[in-house]
Amino acid sequence: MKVAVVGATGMVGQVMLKVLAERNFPITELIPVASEKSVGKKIEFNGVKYEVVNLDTAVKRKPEIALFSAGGNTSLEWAPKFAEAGTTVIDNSSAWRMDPSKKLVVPEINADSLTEEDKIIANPNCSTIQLVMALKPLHDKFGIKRVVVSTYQSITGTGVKAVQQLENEYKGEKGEMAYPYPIHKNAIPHCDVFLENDYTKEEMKLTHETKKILNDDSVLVSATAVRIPVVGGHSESVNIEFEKDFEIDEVKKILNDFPGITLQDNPDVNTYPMPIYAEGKNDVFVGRIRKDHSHPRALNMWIVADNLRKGAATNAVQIAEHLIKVND
Ligand code: 11C
Repeated sequence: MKVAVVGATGMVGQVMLKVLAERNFPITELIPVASEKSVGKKIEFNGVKYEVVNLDTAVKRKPEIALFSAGGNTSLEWAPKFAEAGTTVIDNSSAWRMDPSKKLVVPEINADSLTEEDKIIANPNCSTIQLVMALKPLHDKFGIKRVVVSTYQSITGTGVKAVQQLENEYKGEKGEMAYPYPIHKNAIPHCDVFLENDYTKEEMKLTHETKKILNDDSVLVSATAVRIPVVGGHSESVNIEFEKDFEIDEVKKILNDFPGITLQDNPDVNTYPMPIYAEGKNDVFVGRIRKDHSHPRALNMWIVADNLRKGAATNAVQIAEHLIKVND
């Protein structure tokens, strides 16, 4: 299979290449695509060196699949051109997610909805993916009425500039700022831009994307997204109110049985999910599961996942794997 990785030199693009290699994705030819300043550079993949090309060259080579992680504007302009050439695009930007004609896919939840007609497939936002992974099996069983989520997000979600900002601050050096404030020793309740309703775009992505993936507009989601000086994964404190009664043991079993979820929940021995454990892993980790003592049909939990893996690259590669499986 001929596969293009658009944004191959970026943070998510690099993890995409790593995940493709780790999972032995059946690649016969890799087409790494990046901005003009990287064109001509070589990228090594599975022991073979591939030359970085521009978007125009990549379209002409007609890859079967293109994994895009190059920002919304690039996706808006180029994904249709690839689709026209017969390529299936799996896009990690927010460009197509809420377009009603495009599917927003987390394979464990809704890959079955994909058909051959879906030439541009949207990969959800990282903080949404890890949330819906835990919500879906519980929604199916108990019916979710309302979710209140607070995120504690890794600086890698912002990109290289933020990682550089934190490193500069560790060293006490001045440099370019990715955030309006220092991130070292800080928590910034501000991910992405503020919208007219005083929520941030990241917070509203959690609301809108969750409804679309669960295919249920009745699920209410209220979010506060916070950036913290962490790499390795996003964490989320989640309160869920159900329609039906539930037992905590049943909730734990349902989550444990769901593919892609690992339960880490044993307070007796201080076992709970943390970014230092989630980093480099493809699963979503869930713990601190307990009844909400203030509400008879609500619970609290803590969800952690590597935002560059299940939150981005791994989810995109899993979609590609699904396409191969159904086209076999
Ligand atoms: C963050 N979730 O951590 C963002 C990064 O819509 O794909 C990914 C943004 C997106 O800041």
